[in-house]
Amino acid sequence: MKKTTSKAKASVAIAALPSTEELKNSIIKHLHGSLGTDVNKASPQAWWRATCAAVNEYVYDGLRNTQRTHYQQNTRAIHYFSLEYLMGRLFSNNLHNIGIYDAAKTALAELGLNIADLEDQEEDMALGNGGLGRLAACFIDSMATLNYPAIGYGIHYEHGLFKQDFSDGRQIERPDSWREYGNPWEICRPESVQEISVYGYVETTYDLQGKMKKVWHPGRIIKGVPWDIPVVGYQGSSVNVLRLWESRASDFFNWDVFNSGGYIDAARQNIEAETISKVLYPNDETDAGKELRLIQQYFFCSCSLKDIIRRYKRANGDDWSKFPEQVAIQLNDTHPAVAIPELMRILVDRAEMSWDDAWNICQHVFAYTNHTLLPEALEKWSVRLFEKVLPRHLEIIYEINRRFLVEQVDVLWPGDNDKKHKLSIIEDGHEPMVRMGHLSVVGSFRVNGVAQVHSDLVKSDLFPEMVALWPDKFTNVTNGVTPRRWLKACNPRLAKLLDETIGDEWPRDLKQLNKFAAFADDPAIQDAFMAIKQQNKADLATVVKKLTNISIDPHAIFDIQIKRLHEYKRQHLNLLHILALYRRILQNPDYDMVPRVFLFGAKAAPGYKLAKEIIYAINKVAEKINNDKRVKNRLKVVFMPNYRVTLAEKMIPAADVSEQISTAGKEASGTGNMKLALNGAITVGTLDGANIEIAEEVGADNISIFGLTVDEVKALQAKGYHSWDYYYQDAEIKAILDWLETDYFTPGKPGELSAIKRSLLEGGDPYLVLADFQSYVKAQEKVDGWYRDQAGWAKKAILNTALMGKFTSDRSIEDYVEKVWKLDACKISQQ
Ligand code: GPQ
Repeated sequence: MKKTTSKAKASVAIAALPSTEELKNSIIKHLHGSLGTDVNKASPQAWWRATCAAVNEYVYDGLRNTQRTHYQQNTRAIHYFSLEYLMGRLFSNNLHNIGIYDAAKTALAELGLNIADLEDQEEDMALGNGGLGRLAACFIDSMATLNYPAIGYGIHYEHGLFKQDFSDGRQIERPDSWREYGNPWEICRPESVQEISVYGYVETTYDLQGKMKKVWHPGRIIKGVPWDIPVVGYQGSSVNVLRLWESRASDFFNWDVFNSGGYIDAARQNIEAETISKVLYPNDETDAGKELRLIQQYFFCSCSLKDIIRRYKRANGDDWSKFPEQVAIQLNDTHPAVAIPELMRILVDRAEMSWDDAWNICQHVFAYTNHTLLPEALEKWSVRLFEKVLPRHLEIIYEINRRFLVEQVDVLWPGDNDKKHKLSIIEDGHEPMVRMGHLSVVGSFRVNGVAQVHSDLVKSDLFPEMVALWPDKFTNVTNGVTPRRWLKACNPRLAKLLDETIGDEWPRDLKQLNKFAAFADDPAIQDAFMAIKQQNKADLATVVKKLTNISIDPHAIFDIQIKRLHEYKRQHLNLLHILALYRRILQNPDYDMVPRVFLFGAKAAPGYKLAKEIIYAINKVAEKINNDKRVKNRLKVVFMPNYRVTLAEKMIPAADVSEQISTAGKEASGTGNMKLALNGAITVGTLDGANIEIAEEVGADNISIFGLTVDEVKALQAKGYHSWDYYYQDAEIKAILDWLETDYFTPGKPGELSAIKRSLLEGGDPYLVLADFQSYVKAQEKVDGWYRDQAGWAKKAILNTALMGKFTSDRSIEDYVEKVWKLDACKISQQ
């Protein structure tokens, strides 16, 4: 299929944009007509809702035009399957993308309202854990912006990621109820409800010709209710949909139980059905192995496939031959991999297609993105659990596996049982397991990693034999972020400076930022850039004061590490460096360093003990340092509570230094690294994930790289890594680790912070924190030196912004289109 580029002339789905006056009238109209309240008594909530309703008039206009055009043109579409979408707030994003932010701001001001106060009325839509979920959100923004017919499918969780509080420095989790009072951006679509089955047993029957047929008698039927969230492309190009499924008890099933007198039973089953979409699993990169999680995965995949097939049949009838031409499904990690056997079941059992024809369709429909190499995150389900929940699917997986081993593995490696063991979708052992990664590779026509180094490792370390079987199946698509949210909307001052210097095309063509590099030595632009950073830092200081009551000096270096808490991301390496600085200051009262504020934002999975200990340790160390007069404000440490998209939008524009310090080979890509560099922060980072590509783009002078490389990590581990050696041979490391064991940071309670030391010594330091420590300290000293030359720093920061054009999610999507989806952009016509 031919690829058309949508860059030249944007199509516009939204016919006419309102003037300020029209917006004002519309807001009042909705305040009266939709909210039933009045200007003189409306709460900020009511004003916000009325404004959303006014905005939705334009959103829905674009939505109708987009859907009609796609229908009329019977376009091929990409269906993005993801268990997570970390959307954040939609208010200012929608206003920006429609192109009416300024008009709305003025309209609201004329009504006596501050747009920022209204923005604060919205709860974050936190239906994701971290990078994987936020990537999905950036991708649907880009697909709409680039006019690709696309739909995101996922789960309408009642409770998103937990809210984080600290109690005496320890993380407390509280439920997130983002739509307790309804959400103005979503539309319920009862006309598109689906029913899905789970549990039960499989009966083998034979028809009159003696042909075997498998019949699944489900144990339970569950209803999936779709909620649509319109996704507005930049400048209203297309308005696509994010369709999220909410689980309910099936009416049919309830009625049955009710008639047999089981009223209470019916109520109980209702609750069980509703449990499926009740809550997002808060584990990032770990496999919980829980029954409910498998049901969540199946629930949304089955609902989504049925939805896709309904739409396909409406256009193409019962002729399945065009299905792979019309439908591409991208699996966001293995979480939706059960869609593969589900489509097989629908085709073989329901549509009565031959296995070969059905498999041929599957292998032309699915593509799989791998997001991690961490063994604990590679999903496996016990065969026992699979059999209980999805008995027919287990049979289908066995058959997929049997044919794969016979027709592929045994052909390339005849009689090689080791290869069969390694490649089997079913892992042998005491408790046999279904390997979802293997299933995804076997069932997909393309497999990609999310940064070049990661894609290389997927091939060399994770699936080398699969590469031997299908060399062309594997590819790379480096991640990206949407510059609309992560620069234009979150950093309006810098956006304005860019508009004034290089024009306003950059939000849809980020390579335009290159032109900004020509200003890197221009003193006036340097001053303007640094003044903006200063204002952003002052704004953040106000937020910090409000949230933590800690005062920070906007003239210090703002050094920021924001991401999920995980040992491989090494927040504790950052902590050890802070302790080293603190110790140097105590030992030498005149220790010369540029004042620095270390800011953290991170949630730990509720069951991840060491991650929670690291949060506690950072908070305790912060308390001590922030109140120690001897420090003379050279050091401040702040752990921001409840880190989320909305807080990221405030922290990223204010960052001077971006901490990207994972053990090489562990961070598949990272996307926070891109957001921070795009906003002019200088990266202190390892050669891991997309850091490598960022370094290539911004140049060695504008990034502070340290630590072992992927190859060096492998070599060290092969040789045998002994963290104790670093402890005994490096006096600074020894002093810091010993310090953590005293009661210095936890008066009267020695040993409270010793978990970190234990994991680094007795625990063997699995992420090589001590091995990278001194190199990290030097990288930080380099940054300190750079900052002393303000013009030099301004130049580096400007070049970071200017040279980050590659990392727009628009480029990622164009890469997917070219390498995987083979999709045409669709110009939306208005009516
Ligand atoms: N990632 Cl497998 C997650 O956020 N959650 C997960 O469960 C898995 C991966 C991240 C990964 O750690 C980052 O390096 C990537 O940048 C991100 O996915 C998006 O690809």
